[in-house]
Order: sequence, then structure tokens, then C-alpha cells
Amino acid sequence: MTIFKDKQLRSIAEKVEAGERLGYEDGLALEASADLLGLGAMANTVRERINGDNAYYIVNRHINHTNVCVNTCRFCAFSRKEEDQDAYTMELDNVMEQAAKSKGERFSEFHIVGGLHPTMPYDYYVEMIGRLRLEYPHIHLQAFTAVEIAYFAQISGKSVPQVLAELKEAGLGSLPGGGAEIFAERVRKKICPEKIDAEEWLAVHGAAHEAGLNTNATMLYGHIETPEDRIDHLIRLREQQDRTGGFLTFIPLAFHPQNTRYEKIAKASGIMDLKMIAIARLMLDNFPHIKAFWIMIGEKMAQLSLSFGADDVDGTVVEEKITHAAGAVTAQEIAQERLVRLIEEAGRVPVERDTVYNVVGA
Ligand code: V47
Ligand code: SF4
Repeated sequence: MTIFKDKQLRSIAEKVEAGERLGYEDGLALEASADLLGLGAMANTVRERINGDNAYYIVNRHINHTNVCVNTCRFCAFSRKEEDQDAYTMELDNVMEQAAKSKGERFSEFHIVGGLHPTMPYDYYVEMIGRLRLEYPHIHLQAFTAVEIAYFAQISGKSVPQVLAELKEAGLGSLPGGGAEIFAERVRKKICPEKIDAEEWLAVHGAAHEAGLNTNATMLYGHIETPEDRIDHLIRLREQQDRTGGFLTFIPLAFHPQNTRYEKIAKASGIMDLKMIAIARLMLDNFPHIKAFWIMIGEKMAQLSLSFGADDVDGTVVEEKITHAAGAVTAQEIAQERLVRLIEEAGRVPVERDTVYNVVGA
């Protein structure tokens, strides 16, 4: 019995079986295929080759220190201008209060991202990391997307490597993967015209890797991008990983249209969510992990993703503002016991990890 309905997938399956790298045309064939189970079976082979039956999760807390942003990305429902009624910016004491909510609980990561604030000084960010490090020396600080790092360089007049070195010295542990969106210039100019371009995004991650900081990578799908744009995006990430090697995880992010300027675009389907996970696992042969972020695709799709290439479901999260501003109907937080049950039901072995994939409690 052959599992491939789509005959084109058979030659790709031979490459996957032999551990050969897939090319751009292969990627487009994967995109064009409606053979979801064939795609899933191939991705699952790679997933089990790299990560066995392990399915990772983390006990973490997200902190979004400000929603004020100088940019106006068309897909973003989170950002505000300073004069807006619901604009907020946390003083450092307020950031510490947010973090203190986790006191008494066993957290291993703070995940911190925010808007590009027009007036907060560079020192605010260095101090934020420094104070959190002092108060929570055992909690990993994953903070500031490449877009924020490039902005800090701009407002401080320092170079990106200098900013990264100062933040690392203050206690920064790694960078999250946001801000990548879609690398293709044509799309980027439309969806986020003010944002740093693909080369700059990749250069910040390269500089972070060279400074000894691991980073993640994302791709925002389900808006105005084409299959060609998505495969181009994945190949550019793969090339950067060949050069500097510090990416840990890739996270496909499903676009949520509500309250954005693309409100008329329909939300990505379940098939699309699973295909993005599977194609990422197959194309990103040099990425150790593929994450299904349950906040974006829901607990049920995240659970299914564990059989379609994903080996990570992110974490407890506690409070998420970016996707919820854009209409996410998922909860804000998930109990560790529930994450464990979702993973076990999928036939995988739950492994609690820290940000850099050390096993917690091992
Ligand atoms: O960069 C913004 C995306 C990202 C919307 O590194 C939207 O482990 C969907 O990057 N619909 C921030 N997505 C979140 C992010 C992230 C999340 C979880 C884990 C990690 C990690 C990184 O959210 C932004 C942007 O690409 N985003 N608006 C929206 N309407
Ligand atoms: Fe600002 Fe980020 Fe939203 Fe763009 S996606 S408007 S950079 S907060």
C-alpha cells in the first residue's frame, strides 16, 4: 500500500528518505500538493529522525511592555499611537510587577516583546533586562525581536553588535523569532513598509548568533503572500542557518485578520496550518525544532501538528496580547497538566524544556 496519493511526492519522498536537501522546486511541489497525509508522513519521518517521540513545552510568561509603536504594519492589531486611549507603556516598576506575578511558581522563561516606542530611551531596555536578571537569575530572558534590536541601534547611535553585547552583558539570554513576516520585498513593502528589510532581519540574527545568543525564526502566513514567497522565505532562513547556525526553532504564525487593515482576508484553515508545519519541517533541514504555537492555531491543531512535523507546542504563556488583539479565540493561558495531556494523547513523550532546550529537572 502506498501512502502517496500525489505521485509527485514520491520522488521527493525518496530524497527525504535519503536525507537529501530539498530545493525550491520541491518546496513548490509540496505547496501545490493536496496530499495532506503524504506531506505529513514525510514530515513526521524527519521529525522522528531529529527529535524521536519527544514533544517539548516550556513553563513561561509573556510580557508586552508597550503597545506604542512608530510603525504601522497593516497586519498588526496590537500597536497604538501614544495619543490613543488604550495605548500603554509600562514603567520599569510595572514590568517588575508583571514578572512578580510568577513568584512562587516555577517559571523558566520570560518572553518579552513590544512596539517601537517613539520616546523611551535605550537605557530603559538595558535596565529592564538588568533588573529582571538581578531579581530572577534563574529565569531565561528571551527578549526583543530583530526589529526592536535594529531600532535600539538606531535610537542609541550604536551598532547592532554593540547593542547585542550590552543587552547580553545585562542578562539577555536569546532573541525571539518575530518580525520576519515574509521576506519578499514586494510583500513586505505592502504589509510592513517601515519595517527593516529581509537582509537586515537576517543580519541581526547572524550578529546575535556570532555574539553567542540563540534565536528563533518565524513566518507570518495566510495574508497576501504567495506559495513562492513562503518557499523563498524558508530557503533564506535555511541559508542563514548554514552561515551562522544559531537558530533553535522555527514557528509558522497564522495571520489573524480581525481589527487589522486586512480584515476581509479569511483566517487560515486547519489544512493550511498543518501544511505550513509539514513544509517547514521538510525544508528547514538544519533547524533542530519546529514549534506549533497553540495560541495562534488553537490547542487542537497544535496537538495534531505533533504528527505533522512539530516537536514543540511552546508554553503556558499566561498573557498574550498580539494575537488576541487580532481576534484569537484561544485562552490566554494553558495549565501545564493540560499541555502534558495533549502531548500524551498524541502519542508523544512530554518533555519540559528551558528556552535553549535543556530538559528541566534532568
Ligand atoms: O512579529 C502580528 C506576528 C509576531 C499578527 O520566538 C501576528 O518563540 C498573527 O514572533 N496575526 C510576534 N500574527 C510573535 C512572535 C512569537 C510568538 C511566539 C513565540 C515566538 C518565539 C515568537 O506576531 C510578530 C508578527 O509576525 N503578528 N500581528 C496578527 N494579526
Ligand atoms: Fe509595531 Fe510590531 Fe505591530 Fe509592526 S508588528 S506595528 S513593528 S508592534
